[in-house]
Amino acid sequence: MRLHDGGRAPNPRRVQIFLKEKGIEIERVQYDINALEQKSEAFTKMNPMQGLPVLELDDGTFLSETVAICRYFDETVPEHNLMGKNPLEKAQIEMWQRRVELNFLLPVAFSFRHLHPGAGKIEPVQIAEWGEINQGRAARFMAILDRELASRDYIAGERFTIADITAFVACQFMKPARISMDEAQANLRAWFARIDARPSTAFD
Ligand SMILES: N[C@@H](CCC(=O)N[C@@H](CS)C(=O)NCC(=O)O)C(=O)O
Repeated sequence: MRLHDGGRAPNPRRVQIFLKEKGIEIERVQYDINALEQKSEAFTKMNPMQGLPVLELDDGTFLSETVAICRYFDETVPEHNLMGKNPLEKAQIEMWQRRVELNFLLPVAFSFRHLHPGAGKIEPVQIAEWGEINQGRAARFMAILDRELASRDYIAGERFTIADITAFVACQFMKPARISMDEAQANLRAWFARIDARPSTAFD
C-alpha cells in the first residue's frame, strides 16, 4: 500500500494528519502540484480528477477523495477512531466534516486559487471577484464556528475528529488565501491553539 502525496497542499495534509493521529505509517510517493505532475497520463489513470492525495492498495485498487481515504483507514484500523463509533456519532461527525469542507475549506481554496498569482498554473482562468466572494464565505463560517466553540472544545463534539483536521488545515491555508481570523474570535483562536499543539499537526 502507498500514498500518492502532495507535500503541504491542503488535502494531502488532511490525510497526513489523519494517519499520524492513528499511528499509521505507509510508503509515500511525493508529487509536485506546481509542476502539474497530477496532470500526467499515468496519474490520470489513478485518479481521473487529477487531484491529490490518492491511496494505492496492494491489490492495485486506487482510492481518491480525502474523506474516502480517511474512511478506509478508520474502518480498517479501529484504534484512535476519528470518524465515529456508532450511528449517531458517525452522523454528527459527518455533518460537521461536510459543513467545514463545503463552507470553509473550499471557500479558502477558491480564494487562494482565484486571488494568488502563484496559483495561476493550477487555475489558468483566475476570477478575482469569485476569490473575494469566497473570502467572505470563509469569514462568515468562522463566525459560526466561533459561536459553536463557546460550548465545546472540538468541532463535532467533545473529542478530536476529522472535522477538526479539515478546519485546522483550512485555517493554515488562509494566509496564502489572504484571509485572517478575527482578533475577537476568542473561542476559535483557543480551538486553533489546542489543535496546533497536537504532535500530528506539526509539519514533517
Ligand atoms: N476532492 C478532492 C480534492 C483533491 C484536490 O483537489 N487536491 C489538490 C491539492 S489540495 C490538487 O491536487 N490540486 C491539483 C490541481 O488542482 O491541479 C479530495 O478531497 O481529495
